[in-house]
Amino acid sequence: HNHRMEWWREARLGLFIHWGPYALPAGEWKGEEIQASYSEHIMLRAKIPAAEYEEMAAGWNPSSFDALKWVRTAKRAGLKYIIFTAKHHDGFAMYDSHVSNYSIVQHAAFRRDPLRELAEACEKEEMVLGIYYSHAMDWHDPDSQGNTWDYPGNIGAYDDVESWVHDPDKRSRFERYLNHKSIPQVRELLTDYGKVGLMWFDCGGKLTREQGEQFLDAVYSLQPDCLVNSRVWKAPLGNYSNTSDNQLTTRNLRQDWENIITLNDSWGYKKSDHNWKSPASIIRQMIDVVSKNGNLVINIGPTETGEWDPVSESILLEIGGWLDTYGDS
Ligand code: JFZ
Repeated sequence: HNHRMEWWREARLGLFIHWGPYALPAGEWKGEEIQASYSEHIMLRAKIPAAEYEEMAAGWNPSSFDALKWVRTAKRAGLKYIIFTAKHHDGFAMYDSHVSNYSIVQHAAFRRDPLRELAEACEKEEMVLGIYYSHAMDWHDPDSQGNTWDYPGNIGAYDDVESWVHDPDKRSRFERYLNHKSIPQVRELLTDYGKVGLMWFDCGGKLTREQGEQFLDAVYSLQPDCLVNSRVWKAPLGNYSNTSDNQLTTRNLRQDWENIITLNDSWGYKKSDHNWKSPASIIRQMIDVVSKNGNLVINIGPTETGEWDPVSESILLEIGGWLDTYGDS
């Protein structure tokens, strides 16, 4: 099945987009800066009750969102595939889900489907579309893993497989979430949005191997050429593995692997985080990764209005300028 890796090996560079209702608080809750680097984890870190998070999301209307502009900017930055957060750990669908109405189309003021608009823009611009889906964790679903304050008896965000797999109640509830929300949403993502190049799963270490395999089956049965990262469970499942930052030299150069990096210290947009990496340091990391047979995926966290903040955009475009001069395509 190796032909399916061809576009990915050729691509070398991708863009991660972390965008969801967490862009509204952008790292601050009730006037307080939340002490956690990842702004997309604010629901967990600030222990925001599901009802309050819902209320916040309901008013969201990012009317400046422009999918074509996003995709064209990604191209100017020299990036060849996009990975968009269709549902992060907060459980909120950034697309028109028919499995759950907790989505940007049904639940928020916006009413538009950003994933559909992005899929259309990618098709038009010949950009490969990848989809991030938090399959193991869902802080909004009482049967899933994560939010333990609204749902006593739930499985904690930091718990591993051993903490729930032998507990019949937790096990059956988690399976209900997998079978009634998570897998059906993955199926609709691979049915309703045209060709998907890559499904990017996260925190698969919370699943049993059999559960990880159910997600692989769901993907491959609908789109046999779609790639899956190893966080669907853990290696050797999936088509390639991910490293955390700075894990470059431990890789076997004959393997397919991907390094993902943030521009500051958060994936989601965070107002107070100005700890930007320099374009030069990102270019050095890119050279390091690519010379070791890896792909580099660079993240952007768009703001609540749907725009890219100017600093992030200029870093990306500076990288694109370097690639225009020294890159091979
Ligand atoms: C996860 C998410 O929790 C996070 O919000 C973001 O989406 C990121 C891309 O993925 O965070 C992780 C998970 C695993 C590692 C690093 C960040 N890791 O294995 O190094």
